[in-house]
This record gives sequence, structure tokens and C-alpha cells, in this order.
Amino acid sequence: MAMAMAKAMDLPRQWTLCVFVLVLALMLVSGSVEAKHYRGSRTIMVGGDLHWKFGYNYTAWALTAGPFHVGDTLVFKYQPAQIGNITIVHNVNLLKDHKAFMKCDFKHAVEIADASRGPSGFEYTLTHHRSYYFACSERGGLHCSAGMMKFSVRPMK
Ligand SMILES: [Cu+2]
Repeated sequence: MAMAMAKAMDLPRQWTLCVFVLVLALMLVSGSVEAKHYRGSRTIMVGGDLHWKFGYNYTAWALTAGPFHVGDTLVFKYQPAQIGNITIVHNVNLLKDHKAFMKCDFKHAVEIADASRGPSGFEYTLTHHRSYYFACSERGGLHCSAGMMKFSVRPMK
């Protein structure tokens, strides 16, 4: 009888312990989810402070800016520049594959942002674990070839 009483008295204490463990587990779970979310959602300015412009080596930039993850968002910032009476504009294209990327071949490319999208910063989220080939198609591909306005990324899962 006395033992049964003692057990009954212990119950609230056990219950408190149970709640404590549950809260601790929830904190751990939410913490790890947050950490995962944070790692997967970087916002990356393409070209850093130099933004998206002619004559900067974006392949080299991508190597230092990476690794990229699925869920990361790239920001392409660019605006028209005036050189003499020539206005230089930029855009963002996705090239079809590695071969097209190497040759700056825009035949099957998809323009994802035109010149008007640059000033506010065009945002593009890497949604898939696959290779992306970005390039500017201006001046018949000259911005891609001579201007080095191209880079590829393969975001990690
Ligand atoms: Cu360009």
C-alpha cells in the first residue's frame, strides 16, 4: 500500500521529465531543420561587387563562390552602359548543354532575363540537382566568348 502511494506520487515527476525530454527533442529537431534550410538558401550575387558585366571571368568566379546548393538563389545585376554612342546591354540565357556552353552557341538557348531585368537584380533559384549553363547572348555571342559572361553550376542536393 505504501509503495503504491509512493509510485502515485512519482507520477507527476515522471510526467515532467517526459515533457522536458520532448521539448528538448523538439528543440533539436527544429534546430537541425533550420540549419538545413539556412545552408540550402543562400542568395548569391553573381560576380560579387562587380555584378554581371563584360570582361570578368565568371567561370573563375563560380569556382570561388561555390559550392552551390539546390535552393540557392543567384542574383544577376546589370544595367545599360554607354560607351561613346554605343549602348551596351546584357541579358541572361540558359544554354542547352555543355557543348553549347563551350561554343557560346545560343541556337537552343532560353533567355530567362532581358536587359530590363538587370537594374533591380534578376533572381534565379537553382531548383534542381543538374548542370546550369548561364551566359549573356549580346552582340551575337561576343559577350559570352570574348566577354567571358558565362559560367556553369551544378548545385549539390
Ligand atoms: Cu552581356
